[in-house]
Amino acid sequence: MGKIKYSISERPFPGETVSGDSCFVKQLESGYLFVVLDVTGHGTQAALVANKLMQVLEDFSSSDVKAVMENLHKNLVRYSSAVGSSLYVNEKTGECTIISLGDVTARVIGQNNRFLVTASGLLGYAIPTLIPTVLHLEEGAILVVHTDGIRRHTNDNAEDSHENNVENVTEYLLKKFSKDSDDALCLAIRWER
Ligand SMILES: [Mn+2]
Repeated sequence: MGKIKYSISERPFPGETVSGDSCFVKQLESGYLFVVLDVTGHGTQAALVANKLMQVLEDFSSSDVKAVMENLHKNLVRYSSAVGSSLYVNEKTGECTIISLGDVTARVIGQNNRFLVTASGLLGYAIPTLIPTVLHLEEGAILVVHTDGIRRHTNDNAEDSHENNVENVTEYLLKKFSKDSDDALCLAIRWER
């Protein structure tokens, strides 16, 4: 039986106390569902929508990330909009299924660094045919998903260092790359055999 470790670091738009960025986590039968969302705007209004979406996810959690995204879209139409990533990690095998939509970054840091595909679209407004990416989280690799409140960048030494655990990575990325002009949230996941 494998093990999943994860960490979430976040902070609101500087000067505000609530955020439109949010991360949902739920353990399902054979793994974890993670959903990172960035609701359009910031502050109280965006936070209200984000809270509602957490409830939508609570009511409909599934390892089928396509269905999860479509359900979020349906609940946002004529109400608000958001971008984000839904991913499911199988605890036994380390297989990860992920869909990212809009301005959000999903990447793997490890021996085999890579950015994952992000489709164009906006939940609640227009979404494309959603095609999940399936990858295997190799041991030691860290899957990072962050909102656009954190600058997209290439690795530096601190990230490459295998001394980094998932907690260190999210705190580090938030501190070093967050923008002064947006909410910011970072999720990191590691799978171990
Ligand atoms: Mn944002």
